Amino acid sequence: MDEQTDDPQAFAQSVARGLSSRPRQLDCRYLYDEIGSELFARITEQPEYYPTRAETEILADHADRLASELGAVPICELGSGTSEKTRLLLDAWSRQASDTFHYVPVDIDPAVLRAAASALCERHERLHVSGLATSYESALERLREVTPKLVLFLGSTIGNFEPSDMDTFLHQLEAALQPGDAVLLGIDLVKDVAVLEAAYNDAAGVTERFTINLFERMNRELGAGIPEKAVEHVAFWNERSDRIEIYGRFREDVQIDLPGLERRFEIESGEMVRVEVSRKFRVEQMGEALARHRLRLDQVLTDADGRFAVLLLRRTRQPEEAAFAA
Ligand code: AVJ
Repeated sequence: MDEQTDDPQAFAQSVARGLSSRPRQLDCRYLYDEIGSELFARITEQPEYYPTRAETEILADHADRLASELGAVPICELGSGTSEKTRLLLDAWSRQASDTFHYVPVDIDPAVLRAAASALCERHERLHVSGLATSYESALERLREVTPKLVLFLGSTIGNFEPSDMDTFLHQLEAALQPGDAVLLGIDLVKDVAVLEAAYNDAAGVTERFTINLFERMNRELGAGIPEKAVEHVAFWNERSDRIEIYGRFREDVQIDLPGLERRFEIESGEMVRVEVSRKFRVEQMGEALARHRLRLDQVLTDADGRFAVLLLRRTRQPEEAAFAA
């Protein structure tokens, strides 16, 4: 397994890199320790955070039809988390499957993975679950030979990537798929700014705690020594990049220590450290990006309010080989 997020040395190094870069930023994968995963699950229940409900509505409406069109092929899910929404698909798969069926959840948090796997096995006797606590990249590499299959990448997690990282990801996805393999890709859509900003500034303050937990995790695991209440959550829409940006803003001058690396960072009052970006998409533009990676947009499924889309993609055949070329 690589890119383990529970290795303190790797976490310290990632923090040092991020605090040294300008703008300062932290790797959003580290938001999901046990406390962070729990907080994220609570974010999805907040009234302002519509993406999870919209995507759940879409999956509920289409699960049985997808099961009959795709067959009960093995499902691999990147960033599976609690696998809550996936239950809708697995329920449909179990109605479709005549024999055993397979689910491979991939998540950065091994605790969340274990909990989800055991709940699912209890629910479905014929379901085989093999969780992978590893990076998307190595999971995709390992699943290359499994075909036919369905890869899930839900929740608009693809919106976490910078454009160049999204390209790298699509390249890895394409490489892991055989012609005919399918993907369900959940994307949150560009919409009214007030709706978007409210989703990342819920009134109950759960998203705020989610952001601040990353700095508290630095204290817990790295001994960073950031004073309590020194950081506040800031999230806003960046019009030019079509994305929500989330920062921790320092209310006072603070020293962040990384004793394991013998490093210290001086942060000034008012400085912002970016913890996450959440890009929103337009279907047509996404279709073009996918086509460059031999991923054909077969179906666009949306919720009744048109807030969110689940795209059904198929890996197209290799372009004909130049068989007669020298
Ligand atoms: C899990 C990345 C899809 O971007 O909406 C929610 C994460 N962060 N609120 C998102 C998140 C703050 C979420 N994703």
